[in-house]
Amino acid sequence: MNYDLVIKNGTIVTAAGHYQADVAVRGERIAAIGQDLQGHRELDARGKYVTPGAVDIHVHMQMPLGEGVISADDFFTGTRAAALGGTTTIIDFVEPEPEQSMVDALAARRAEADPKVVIDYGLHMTIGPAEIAKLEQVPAAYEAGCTSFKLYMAYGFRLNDGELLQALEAVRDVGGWPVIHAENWDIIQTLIARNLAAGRTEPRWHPRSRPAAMEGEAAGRAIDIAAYVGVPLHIFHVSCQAVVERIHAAREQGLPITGETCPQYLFLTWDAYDAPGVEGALPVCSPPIREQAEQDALWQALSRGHLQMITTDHCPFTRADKARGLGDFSQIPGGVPSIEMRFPAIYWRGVRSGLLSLEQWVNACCTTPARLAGLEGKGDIAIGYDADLVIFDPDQRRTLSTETLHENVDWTPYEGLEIQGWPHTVLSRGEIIVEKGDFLGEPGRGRFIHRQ
Ligand code: DUC
Ligand code: ZN
Ligand code: ZN
Repeated sequence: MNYDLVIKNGTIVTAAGHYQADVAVRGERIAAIGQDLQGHRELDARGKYVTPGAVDIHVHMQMPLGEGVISADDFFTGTRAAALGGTTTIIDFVEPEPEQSMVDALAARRAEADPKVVIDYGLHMTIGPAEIAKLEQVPAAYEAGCTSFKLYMAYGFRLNDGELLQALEAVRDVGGWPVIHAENWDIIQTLIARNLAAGRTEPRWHPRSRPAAMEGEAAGRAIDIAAYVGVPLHIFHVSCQAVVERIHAAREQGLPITGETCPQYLFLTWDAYDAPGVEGALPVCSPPIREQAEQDALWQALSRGHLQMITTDHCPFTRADKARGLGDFSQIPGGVPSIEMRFPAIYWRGVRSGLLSLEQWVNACCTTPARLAGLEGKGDIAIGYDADLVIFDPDQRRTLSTETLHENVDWTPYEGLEIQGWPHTVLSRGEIIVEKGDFLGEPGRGRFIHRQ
């Protein structure tokens, strides 16, 4: 039988194991896995890994922050960078205006994304304080394909504990999946005010105003409220051991609590904030990047399975935007780029060092995010799954830099980092969108994933 395309002679890596086999594609799907398969087009993957396309369920493309500041990657440049790094599915966010219905806000966000995306994407629905009066709309948002709901304990979108309770109940009642930004906002505000009043305005006071212990407190409180309500909960961007411990303790009790961390917490330390001028402002993100001991603890947590996935929280701002906060660290737009380097860099630092197995790498970057977020047909290599596939060259060396990365931003926190292992070819629903590292996809070819 002739297939449309066969990837031959590679080592297939899934969350469950790795083995030598050919993968055959018919149309948009994986049609067969076996030996000596033949296709109209054949790609030789000898000496390379064949992995599922990576899945990043936490990204912020063209996210408006107010006062004309907007995250620098739009849905085209951001998804192109994702594809070049082996990521074939993302989940971004809907943030309704106070007067807007959830479904209208979803339609508006789709209108921004649909013409630009080069890979498939989903959207989380944000439940901010204005949405507490609209919780009867949660079933309609769910029906419209937004089955996960973003809750904040910080920023303007933050919910107080009573609102958190109501939001979690509404998400529970539709069988949805809540995801949360957990930090203790009152304590952060108090520490920021104290530091600024004392003339401590430099970026190094950003992490010192957002203590790890208080991220742990907020995560623990959110977990306790979710357990009381009886709903799963996913903790976004875990930066420290204090949160890992809360998640682990909950899971030991059998609670459906999960957590993710991100490259900025795995590759950087808080010394980055000591750099002079705007350089120290560039890595500002929240939660902040912390000490080496916290970074080490996160790698250990991934290795032991105490954190379930790695996402990016990709949210780049330009140097000029970051410079707005020089003189007051609390005004620096928060967010860093990582979408292109995540999958290969985790291979390099995680797998090549022996901290993670090949299976753990694929599980944390592809399979678990797809499964938990309800991305059917994504994140695994199995018959009937979408042919979202990466031919990954473990020998290819790359120096990360604004010269070699494709994110639409004039800096990277990983400038000069030399890694080994990079996607050679990337398929999205059977179409080759990256070949020998060159991007071939078209804007608008990606699809909104209507999750169920
Ligand atoms: N923190 C967030 O919570 N979201 C966007 C970027 C950031 O730093
Ligand atoms: Zn967040
Ligand atoms: Zn985020």
